Amino acid sequence: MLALGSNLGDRLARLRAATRLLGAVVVSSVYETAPVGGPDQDDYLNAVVLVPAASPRDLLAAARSAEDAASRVRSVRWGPRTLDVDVIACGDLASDDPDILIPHPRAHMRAFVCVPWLDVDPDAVLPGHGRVEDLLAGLDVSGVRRTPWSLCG
Ligand code: PH2
Ligand code: MG
Ligand code: MG
Repeated sequence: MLALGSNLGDRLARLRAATRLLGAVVVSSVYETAPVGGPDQDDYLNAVVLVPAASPRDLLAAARSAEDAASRVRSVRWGPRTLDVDVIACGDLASDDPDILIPHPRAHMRAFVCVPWLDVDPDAVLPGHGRVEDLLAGLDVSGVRRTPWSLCG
């Protein structure tokens, strides 16, 4: 599962372009979310997508090329970005390869990942942390607002 985020420029267009480029087969709703961490910055659009079965390495490569296509500049950690594509989970695989930590080490704390994840899989399980529905019960979801926009546009 891949999580998409954007808070620079035409956010929705960025997420839609990434969805096409990644060949996503299942997409969540689009959420407008208050920024978590990092410097003062604008609100994000966040969503998650499922792509056809792929290895973690293939997912990471696809994520990086989608970010590059969005002219992503890597400067400030957790700073504003045209497009962020994070590999959150890959079935029940786990990887402690520093290049590609799976599941994503902060996914269980991020309502902007867990809320859209339930859209595409109400029974989702984050390996090592349990059911996403249960994780969400302990998270503040007040900064995560569903929008009427669709990723397929
Ligand atoms: N991504 C971050 C840091 N903070 N906040 C929101 N709301 N959405 C994000 O996608 C996000 C963030 C680092 O990747
Ligand atoms: Mg991220
Ligand atoms: Mg990232």
